[in-house]
Amino acid sequence: MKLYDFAPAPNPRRVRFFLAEKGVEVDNQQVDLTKGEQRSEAFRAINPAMDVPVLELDDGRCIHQVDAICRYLEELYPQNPLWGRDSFERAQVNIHNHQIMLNGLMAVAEAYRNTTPMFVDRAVPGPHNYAQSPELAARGMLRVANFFSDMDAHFAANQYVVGDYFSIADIQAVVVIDFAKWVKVRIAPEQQHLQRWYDQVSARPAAKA
Ligand SMILES: N[C@@H](CCC(=O)N[C@@H](CS)C(=O)NCC(=O)O)C(=O)O
Repeated sequence: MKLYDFAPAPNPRRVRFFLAEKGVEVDNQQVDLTKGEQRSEAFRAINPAMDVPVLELDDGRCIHQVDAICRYLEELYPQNPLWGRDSFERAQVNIHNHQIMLNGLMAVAEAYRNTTPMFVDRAVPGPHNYAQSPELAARGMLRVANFFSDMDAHFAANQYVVGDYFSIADIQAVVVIDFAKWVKVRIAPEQQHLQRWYDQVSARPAAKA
């Protein structure tokens, strides 16, 4: 298998982290987003959504979207389950994973893409062009701040995102916290619960993948 990747970007990191937790190695091909390689016709044939990551299977078929890739990998490598160990836990992981994506990842992306010169007229990834909006950027910053304080409150009562079980939702959340540095948001000194969880998850060897 081969992962189409861009090392600095948050979404492919989620898949690399997941693969490393599973102890699975795949080939890697960098797609330089700063050069617009994801918008080439060659890459569009691989992924019509024109974004990374994409997992190419050995028979040439491709899967895009982080969650779709990680669900596929979970079925292939069920050891060390990261999507939940029973039906209820899987539901909890799905709930939190989705909320972290909406309220965390999309909030940082909203703030970042609506202010960064590289994304003028490219405020949303994909085949269509969208203008930047200062109002959306400001709203994104507010949502990022709320995400950090909500997570701090959550970790006051939970070791991980889902109780005492490490899951893909933790991978997702730690990637969001690191992505937020791109809009100059960091864990505040008083957010001690969030900091405790962040230090714990970031210390996992797979976090460096
Ligand atoms: N929904 C996609 C989002 C992927 C995504 O937005 N990837 C970014 C990199 S973090 C990208 O490739 N952007 C391309 C662009 O900005 O044109 C997923 O979960 O895989």
